[in-house]
Amino acid sequence: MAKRKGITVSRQIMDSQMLHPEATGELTGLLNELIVAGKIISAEVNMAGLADILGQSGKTNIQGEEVQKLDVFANKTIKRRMEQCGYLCVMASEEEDGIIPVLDGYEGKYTVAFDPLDGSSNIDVNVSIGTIFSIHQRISSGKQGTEKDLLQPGSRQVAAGYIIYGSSTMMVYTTGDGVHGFTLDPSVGEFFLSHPDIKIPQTAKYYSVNESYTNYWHDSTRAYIDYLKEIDPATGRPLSLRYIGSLVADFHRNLIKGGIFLYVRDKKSTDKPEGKLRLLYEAAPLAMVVEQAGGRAITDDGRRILDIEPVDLHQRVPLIIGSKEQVDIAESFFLGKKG
Ligand code: P6P
Repeated sequence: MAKRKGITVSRQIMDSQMLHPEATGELTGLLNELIVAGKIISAEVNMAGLADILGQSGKTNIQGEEVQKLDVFANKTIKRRMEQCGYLCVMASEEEDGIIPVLDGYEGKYTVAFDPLDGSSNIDVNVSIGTIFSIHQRISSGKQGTEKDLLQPGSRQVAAGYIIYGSSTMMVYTTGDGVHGFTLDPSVGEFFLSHPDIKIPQTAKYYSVNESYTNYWHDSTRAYIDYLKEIDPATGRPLSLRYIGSLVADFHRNLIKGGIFLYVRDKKSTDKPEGKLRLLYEAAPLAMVVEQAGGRAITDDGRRILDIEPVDLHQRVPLIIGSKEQVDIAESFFLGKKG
């Protein structure tokens, strides 16, 4: 079905629902609740510099990271909307230790795992940050959902996406029927279709990695990054390094322009042997988006991100994600076939 630019995201979600006669409208309702949460967070993020909402909350989260005031606000906003929407049986937040129940009597058939404000270390310096979400159908019976409902492989997600709070606020999501981008018009408070059927360029223009870890890289990582710095015969120049330290911002740029993002294991992170990024809240939802857009998402030992069976809510995973052609090349280096 042709994607008509300028339609609202709610209309687009309804159109997608029409493609599935068995749909009950609950996923539509859930996505619309997430949209409302995104609008509320966007308004707060855009005022952050003026209100007393910048800076640290004085708390640390389960990841051992300083929690920013806006993190707390975003987490609360999403939880409040989700717990009483009637579409969820359980949820999990990157900011909270355990599963989060829904209000009694408001149980539904879906789960959501979310990172309320990824990249929050960038909030105070006006760098783009984002909310990432991952939706599954429950597999447990009974009223309230369980951890088991959340520990499902990314291949079973029914929807995934992110809301990026940058020069404009955009919602990018997929329900398995391609990837669509919507831009918020704050003057009317609506998300309008601005990027229909996003496909990630097969050829990468950018590479995103934190080069400050160079001295700790395994040989395969170093060989691959050195390869990226060689002149690409096709363009007469190497790839450009773009790394802003906000996964949603780095991922979104690479999705639109073509690129590869890496956050892999190194010799230093004994406390994070699987790298820094979380499977449920970051890698799996972005992997669904990138595969639906024609890209790839794997680990540094060649596993497909969407095939990984989670064993812990806060499980970390090495991540190589982006343009298919470049992920294929990276895979050959990391699997020792090249370099
Ligand atoms: P580093 C932000 O804290 C985050 O989780 C991602 O958004 C970002 O890509 C990564 O960490 C940056 O980590 O170690 O490069 O500072």
